[in-house]
Amino acid sequence: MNRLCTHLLAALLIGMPFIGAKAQDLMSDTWVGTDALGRHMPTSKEVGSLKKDKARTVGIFYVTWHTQDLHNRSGIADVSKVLQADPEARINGNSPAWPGGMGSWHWGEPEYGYFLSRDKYVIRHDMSMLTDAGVDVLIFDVTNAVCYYDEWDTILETMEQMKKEGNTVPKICFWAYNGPVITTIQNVYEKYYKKEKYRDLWFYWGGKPLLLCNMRPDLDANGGGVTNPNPNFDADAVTNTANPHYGNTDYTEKNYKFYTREVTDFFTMRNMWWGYYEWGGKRYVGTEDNWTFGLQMNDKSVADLSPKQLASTHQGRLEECSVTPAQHPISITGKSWRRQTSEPKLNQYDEPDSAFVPWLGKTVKNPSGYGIYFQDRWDEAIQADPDFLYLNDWNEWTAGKYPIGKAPGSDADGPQEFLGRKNNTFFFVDQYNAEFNRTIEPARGQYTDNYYMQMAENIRRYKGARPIPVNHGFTPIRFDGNLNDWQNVTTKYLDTRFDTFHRDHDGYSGLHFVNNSGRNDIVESKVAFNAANVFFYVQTSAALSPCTDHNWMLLLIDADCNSKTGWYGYDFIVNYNVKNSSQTTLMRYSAKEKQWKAVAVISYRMKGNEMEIAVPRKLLGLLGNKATFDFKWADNPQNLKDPISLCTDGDTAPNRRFNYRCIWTR
Ligand SMILES: [Ca+2]
Ligand SMILES: [Ca+2]
Ligand SMILES: [Ca+2]
Repeated sequence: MNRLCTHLLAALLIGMPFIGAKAQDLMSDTWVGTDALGRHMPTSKEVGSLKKDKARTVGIFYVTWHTQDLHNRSGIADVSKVLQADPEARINGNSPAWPGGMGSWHWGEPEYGYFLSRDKYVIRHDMSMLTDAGVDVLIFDVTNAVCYYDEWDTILETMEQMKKEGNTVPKICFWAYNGPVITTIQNVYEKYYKKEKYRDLWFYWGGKPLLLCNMRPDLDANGGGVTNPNPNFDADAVTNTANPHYGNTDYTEKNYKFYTREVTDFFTMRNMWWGYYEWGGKRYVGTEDNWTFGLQMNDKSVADLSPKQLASTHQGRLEECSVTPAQHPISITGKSWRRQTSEPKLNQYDEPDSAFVPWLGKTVKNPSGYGIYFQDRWDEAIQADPDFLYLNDWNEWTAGKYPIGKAPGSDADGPQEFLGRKNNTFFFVDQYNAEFNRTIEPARGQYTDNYYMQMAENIRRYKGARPIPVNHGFTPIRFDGNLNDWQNVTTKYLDTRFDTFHRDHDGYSGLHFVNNSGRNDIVESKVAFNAANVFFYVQTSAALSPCTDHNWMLLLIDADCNSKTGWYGYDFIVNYNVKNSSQTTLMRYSAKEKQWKAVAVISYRMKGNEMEIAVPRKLLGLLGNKATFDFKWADNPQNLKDPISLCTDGDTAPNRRFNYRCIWTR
């Protein structure tokens, strides 16, 4: 059944937190932030400085199977919506609440909506989110021998374009496993690597591009035994001594027995499969060169292993661990599962009503968003501290619904029950609902970006972080509209370039997504102090739009670095009420009245693609010889409903819920 457990993993440039010679380093490991559950991004003070004793690499499984043809499918197939409409549908696969029969289903709705893989808006946001979080490499899925060349080309071209624009993007590699894996890999090798296509995006491991594959190609999740036709077979090379390929098995075998010599010479190869205690009759998890994309923790033999014993080794060195938000519905191991308590009792929506959250130290209702299983795996993986952490997955979202009793897509015997129920008429293998899925990419509604933020927080614990830059002294800023004096301020707070890209692309089932909210592309900010004022500087990639525009160039300030005071932490806002071309309003959030209240009219100057604002220090409560506060810029959010409003429209600097932290000493 694990035919469907298809996953690709990618790894990143060894030891290089930032890649590409011209790509700018946003210093996102110095950004601060608080997620919806109140968890803070740990800074270098808490996790230590960037660890330099060895390279630490994070890869994530990046699915590309949301293909363009899915636009033509009828009806949205979303399990969470089905179960909300009719809880009885969790048992009866023929309930009218299921708009289709079997086939592929979303477990829930993505923040982007039901997107397709070639949507460049989605690709760009994915790449900047993953880079911000510290992910180094994407692993593209070829585990079922399906090559998504159209999707890969769009994604890889978009990544190259982002690099040209000065952005950092992850690297990529491929993971093949089931079916004719030797032929599949040969095809991918010849299409991309042999032609040196997208070469600057290849992920290297051990000095060569990394390839994740099946090192026992005669055995796969379907039992194996498939033939691997050789696309380069040359009958003449078998007998003709004058043939340049005479005697070369890369050409003389009609069907491959193993990977070709050019493939084995070209790549660093690692076996990659689910972390079973045994696979194919041999010990698997925690053994030499056998990487995992998740762990079979509900198997006591696996659960009894120590964190280090769960890591695969290479020449005896701890090389790889996998970290996932959950396992599978078929193993009843969801997001709230723990070794000590296993899966909590499920309610009529097949979600736990409550569970104890160790990192919070209390029991909560609707625990699926709290990352219980995820944090346990993170803690163990960080304790093992391997060279490579593999996350599964970013954006799988969909999984097959199958009739009970049959193996997926075949007449072979399959599971007789689902989630412990013998009367279920169907089952899901990989993803099912909010509790049973492994998606890290933000969801719409549900638990939004909890898993993204938890990933970013834990990558920092794994890698360490650079110290937050410090500003020193008074800076003679002449507030005269000539912005040249800002060149003397060297501490820069940077944002992704051209993340104002507009969306215009088909989605699943007849949907079409348009988002033209990208307007002013914020690229750089600075802060300066004198005795009376804090000066803010901001630069955009093109001339600023008129100050009369909706939600124009908002400056949000968390003056006490406390996410519990103000509007989601922000105590002040500037530009929410712009007076004219040189005067704007400083407003303070009134928790009592739940609205922004004017504090003072203050001055700003703009010229071309630059702007400066002077805010009296005493109004912010930032007098004295040192000050620390958090801030961010946001242009054209549709509304200020919640922090997700800062993630889905316009541009924010820094991205999403992150803030810059300004530290200043006299
Ligand atoms: Ca930007
Ligand atoms: Ca605050
Ligand atoms: Ca941005």
